[in-house]
Amino acid sequence: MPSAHLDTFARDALPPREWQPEYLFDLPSLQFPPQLNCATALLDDAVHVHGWGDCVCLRAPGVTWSYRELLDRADRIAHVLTSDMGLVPGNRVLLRAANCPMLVACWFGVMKAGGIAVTTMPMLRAGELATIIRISRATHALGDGALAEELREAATAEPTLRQMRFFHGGGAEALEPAMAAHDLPYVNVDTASDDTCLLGFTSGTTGVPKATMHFHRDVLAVCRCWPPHVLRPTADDVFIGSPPLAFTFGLGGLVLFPMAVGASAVLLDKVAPPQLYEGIRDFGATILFTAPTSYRALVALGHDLRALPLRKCVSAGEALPAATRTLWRDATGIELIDGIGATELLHIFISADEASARPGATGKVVPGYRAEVVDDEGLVVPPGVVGKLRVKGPTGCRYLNDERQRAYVRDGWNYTGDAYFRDEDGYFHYHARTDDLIISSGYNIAGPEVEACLLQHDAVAECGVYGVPDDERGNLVKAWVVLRPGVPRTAATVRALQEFVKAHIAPYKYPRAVAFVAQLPRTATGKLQRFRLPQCEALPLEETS
Ligand code: 3UK
Repeated sequence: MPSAHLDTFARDALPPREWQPEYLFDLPSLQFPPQLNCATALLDDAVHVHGWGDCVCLRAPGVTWSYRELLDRADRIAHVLTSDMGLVPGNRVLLRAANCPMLVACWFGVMKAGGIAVTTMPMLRAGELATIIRISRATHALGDGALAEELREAATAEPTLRQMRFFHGGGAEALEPAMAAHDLPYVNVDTASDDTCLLGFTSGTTGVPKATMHFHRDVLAVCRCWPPHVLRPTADDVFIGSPPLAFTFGLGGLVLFPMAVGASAVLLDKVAPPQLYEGIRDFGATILFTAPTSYRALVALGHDLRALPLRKCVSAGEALPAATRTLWRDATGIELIDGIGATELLHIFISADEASARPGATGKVVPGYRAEVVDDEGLVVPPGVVGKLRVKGPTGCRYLNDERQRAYVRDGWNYTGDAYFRDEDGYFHYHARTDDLIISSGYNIAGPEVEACLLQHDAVAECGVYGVPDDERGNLVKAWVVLRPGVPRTAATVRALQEFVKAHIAPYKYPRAVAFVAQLPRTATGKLQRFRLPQCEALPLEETS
């Protein structure tokens, strides 16, 4: 397949073929031609082949763009990148903004020009941006003027980044005036289907971040596996959600999947539960993508969620506790669609739709993928036995220039780092991250299982469970709990929570230590960072009168 990349950095940084996973393209919809540009399929074809030009594509407060308007902007940006900023196919373009329509236009501009998008979390600071620029050797950047300072600072440390333009106020480097100077359609670069088009940085909890490499065909492959088989959206759907577009959960749920069916997406720059609720209400959203904690928090706001046109709600990023599934169903009448995905695999590979959801289980393997639970020797374990989850499908892990490739991919399988068990009916049940297992007095205890139990108690708003070193037991199960408003922080509450756990799951799993905290440590993508729990400052117990 002739690569269109004149800058061969990405191709040269790919792991050797024998270190990559095996790819499966069994589904008829996964037969890709040798040359393929994902922007042509998702954007140009939407207007010129499917006739969706006048349909609403993207919305944000005060903004409504049709598919034609998004295409027009993306074409102009591709011209600016190529003609004004000197981009050649294969160059990496750092993108930086809160979720908004212009960020999507920039992303498609990069795809069209044959560049490689490196979308970054808006909250990253100069030091972290410099690391990303260094690893990806980003040569260009497009971003929101409001976030320009940190990027300019990072660029002084990393001179490979030569060209920057900013939208929504960019001063001397403003993007919009440059776009206004180009009004011819852009002829998309004829990329190979296996030319890299995006680098997704892992939301890694520790260590140097890893960049995962994804091809043009991967972007289309994820649109053809989980959405048509599990989500089943229609052109009338209005997608909304909290994950940043830098997180592939957000890119798929808020850009790729709506556009693959001619639907529209609402992009919000602020997505804390109150703003997310207002967005759902004001834009009449029908499909919601967010994380388990956000579903819990939305219920706690106490608004009338049943009165909304919302019809499908997707939870991913962390295990969905059964208690949260029940809370959401009771508040809305909607059964959550859980799905496990990973940056390495681009999107969701195990999931269940609202009709076949099973509380406590993530779901079944998504068509297009295969999944197994194996022991340390790589042998499949019987149903009900916890082991390591491994998957393969059309997408898979390729770390850019990183030794850790050998740990994630073994014997052609992607090992996600999760402990799971499979039941007799083929449902996969999450147990823990393999590195989050607590070994106490010789027992293997999964923090998430204890958390799921505590969350069923009325006093608990949020909680995290982790092991702390203990002379006698090796590790002690400890819970950090954010109490619901009005619940007293007393020794009696501690005892009540401990008794509750003992009464509901095997008593040896109960938290022997409990601390009350104001909030839990989370990553930029909303995941609980269990290893940071021991550093949380405990709130003092209240005196009982
Ligand atoms: C955990 C889950 C239980 C699991 C992601 C959907 O989360 C995403 O990607 P990341 O690279 O993290 C991957 C890891 O997160 N996880 C995610 N979803 C679930 N655990 N139940 C779930 N439903 O440990 C996994 O290995 O940040 C999720 C789509 C795209 C994504 N990138």
